[in-house]
Amino acid sequence: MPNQILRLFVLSCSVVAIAACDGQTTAPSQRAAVDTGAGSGADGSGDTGTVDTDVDPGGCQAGYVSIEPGTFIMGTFQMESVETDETEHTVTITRAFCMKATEVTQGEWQAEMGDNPSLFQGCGPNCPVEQVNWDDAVLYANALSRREGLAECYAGSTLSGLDCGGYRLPTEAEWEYAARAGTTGATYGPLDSVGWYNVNGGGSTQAVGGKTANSFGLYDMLGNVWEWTGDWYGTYPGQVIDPTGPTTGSYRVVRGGSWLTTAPGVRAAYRYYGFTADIRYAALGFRLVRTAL
Ligand SMILES: [Ca+2]
Repeated sequence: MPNQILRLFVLSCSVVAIAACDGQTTAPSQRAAVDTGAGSGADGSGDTGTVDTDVDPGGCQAGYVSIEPGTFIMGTFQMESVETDETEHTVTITRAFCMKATEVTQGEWQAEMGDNPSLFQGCGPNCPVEQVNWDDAVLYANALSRREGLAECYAGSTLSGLDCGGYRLPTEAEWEYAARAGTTGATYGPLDSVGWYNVNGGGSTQAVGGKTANSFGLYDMLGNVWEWTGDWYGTYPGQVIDPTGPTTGSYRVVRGGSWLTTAPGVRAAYRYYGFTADIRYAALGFRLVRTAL
């Protein structure tokens, strides 16, 4: 990725001049494979436009979809991208998990945390919460777990492990596995149909669930707001099972691109690592997962 310069841009973006930021470089198309039919939309309909809030048949709570274990090819062939950190490698996810169908919204954040840090508050409560840093996101995850009587997965910034029964950020591998939903190309559908990015985003966030979901029933995995993952940024390992990233690092990986991102950065494989855990940015939010126990 375009590192130092973009990183400086991002730092300034979190305060002002957002429209000048968030450009990426790259080019289109290719691979990754899933060996499972895995999760589905809450009613299996592959719904578009509105978010289904029924209880998922896989046992996940309302607003979440169940995603089954499986093996996939993470990363890309270099022909898809000029990025050098998307090395394709086989990843096995052994735990089923529930993933929120949409980004966490401003309304959901407000209800749980009592404030709304978002820049685009005028967008409304159904728009993604943004300007939440990584530490904020895990505090939210713990708060939600506490309220629902589940185990809190974080002690400070330390995750207790993937067997934690409460809410947590997805690992980078879980995020890409879920975003791909068995697809192998740069995006899980025509970009204009599945995501808000710099061409169609209108210069701000948009209400969640407004674009076509992937086949797992997940909305806005590409575009709208970048999404925090739990992992520190690092070079991909070889074939691996349930990866959780390096044990330490400088930057948390964010995924999916945003309303401000150019198309090359709005791909299932694209890794952005310009954000330290304390960055708040109007194009950066998150969604949560919970290991299905
Ligand atoms: Ca997103």
